[in-house]
Amino acid sequence: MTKSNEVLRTPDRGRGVIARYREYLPVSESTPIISLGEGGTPLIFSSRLSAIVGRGCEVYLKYEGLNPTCSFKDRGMTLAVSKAVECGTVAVICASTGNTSASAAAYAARAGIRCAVVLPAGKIASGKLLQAFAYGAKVVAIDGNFDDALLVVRALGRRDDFAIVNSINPDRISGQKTAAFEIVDDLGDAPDFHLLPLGNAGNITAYWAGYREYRDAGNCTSLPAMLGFQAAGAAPMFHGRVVENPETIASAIRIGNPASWEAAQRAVQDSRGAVDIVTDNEILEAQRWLATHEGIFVEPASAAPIAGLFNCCEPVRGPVYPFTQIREGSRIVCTVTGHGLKDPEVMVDRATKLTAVAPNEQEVLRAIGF
Ligand code: AN7
Repeated sequence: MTKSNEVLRTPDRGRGVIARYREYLPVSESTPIISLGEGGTPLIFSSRLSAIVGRGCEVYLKYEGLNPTCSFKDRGMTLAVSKAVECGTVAVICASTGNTSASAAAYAARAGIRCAVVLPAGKIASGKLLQAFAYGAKVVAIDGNFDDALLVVRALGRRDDFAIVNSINPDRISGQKTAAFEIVDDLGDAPDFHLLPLGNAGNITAYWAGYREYRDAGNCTSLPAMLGFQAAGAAPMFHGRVVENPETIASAIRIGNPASWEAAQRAVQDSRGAVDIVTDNEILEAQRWLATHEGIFVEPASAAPIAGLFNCCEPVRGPVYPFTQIREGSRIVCTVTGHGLKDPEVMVDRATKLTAVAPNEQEVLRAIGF
């Protein structure tokens, strides 16, 4: 290890992203700020991932599971709900694979407005569904997938009753770009590579916008290559065509027709990045690796960029991205987007294999088995 496992985090955690970055966001004196103290998440240096990549490269993890509802969605939701309230909206609506609905429900509760969420039946991780109920949202399950849910929500959004808070709402993208600002503020410049999961493709669009805006403002000198990772069974951008029946264990990114497809494609092209795929097995292995080697438990979708990083370093598989050509000493940031506790089902098999032993030293020592 060349460097201690440092945790970078700017001191004003808890202020919320609008208070911290308001000069870059579409707010005015008359905008009510609906915040739960989102953002300011740690950027964690991983000596082990850095060693795996080698050649003096540094790998950092942007730990977005530490936001108020435990995913990156809160950064965009604070702005989308604040602007909705400013416009006099009394109800917000979204389609979701889970995290957007949890976040919308929380911020709507905070604002004192109503929230309806439209979800693919049976496909939402239990922690996320529980959040939507806990925050008092009206939950509607549809007999269809996320893409079908978003079509319904787009139609309902044309009525006056609802403001849509999916990432087709530009305020969501604006709020989410603050993650790129934080990374630059913590590192002192932009990283060389930025890896993240790709679902509805809003986040990669937001990060790219954030990096460019920060560079234009003179806060960084370079821009990263943006690398997005889709699950092999839900990879419309990788294949260049809509996937009718997307399937993956990473339910957050089980999306066959991303709303921000074109903007994300531009981000990838303009940054000289790439879109790659990772299999469900690779995702689960990366999830387990990150929890057991770094103490960072993320949901399956969030492990996709870690799985992608492993593949990029593994010449035998022939990665889409030629990581073997990266410059020595490159800085690589992976966003891990959501907390592992949101999706306990994927861990339950191992956790329930527990059998009780007698409450004495010998028995417990034997059970530990070291
Ligand atoms: C943990 O909640 O689309 O590419 O409806 O929850 O910006 O969509 C969630 C997406 C990555 C993909 N990681 O981000 C939703 C939803 C996690 C996520 C993504 C999602 P985008």
